[in-house]
Amino acid sequence: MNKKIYVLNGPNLNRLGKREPEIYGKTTLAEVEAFCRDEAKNEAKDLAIEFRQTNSETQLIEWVHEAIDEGSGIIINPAAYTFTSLALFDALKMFPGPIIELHISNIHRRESLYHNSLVSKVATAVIAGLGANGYRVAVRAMTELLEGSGKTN
Ligand code: CA2
Repeated sequence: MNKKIYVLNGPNLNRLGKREPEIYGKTTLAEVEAFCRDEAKNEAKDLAIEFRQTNSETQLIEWVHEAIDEGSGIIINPAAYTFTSLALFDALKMFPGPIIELHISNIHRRESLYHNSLVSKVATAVIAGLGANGYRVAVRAMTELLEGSGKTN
């Protein structure tokens, strides 16, 4: 499978493993990246991973545009932009392949301001509450989505 998956991370996730371990765990974003790459190797030899993090909404949207031109799948943890960004929602709507929305915590068990995800309305699937391990699960699931039916929407 010669395909590229974008793993995009939104604001504050560069602080992962350094603050609020009771909610987000102790794994750092660099460690998450390493095990996404490992999982991609296990699953399919030619699966490239573009792993990125930004604190900027504009940058996140530009990476979605890049994925529209060059990517086969998007795994995205948009962090706070999940709930606020119509611009991100519009950009993701243009992506023709599978989108997995990912949250480290179970957003539905948290305060109500974390309940109304805009991104869920355009995502193929949602993973929440598995901790950092959710990224590994997401890479595996994305591989299967891409192998199985190819582009789903
Ligand atoms: O659970 C998730 O992955 C979230 O997307 C994380 C976001 C939050 O706004 C979402 O509702 C759920 C917050 C990211 C903040 O990142 C931190 C990382 C380390 C320490 C503190 C915050």
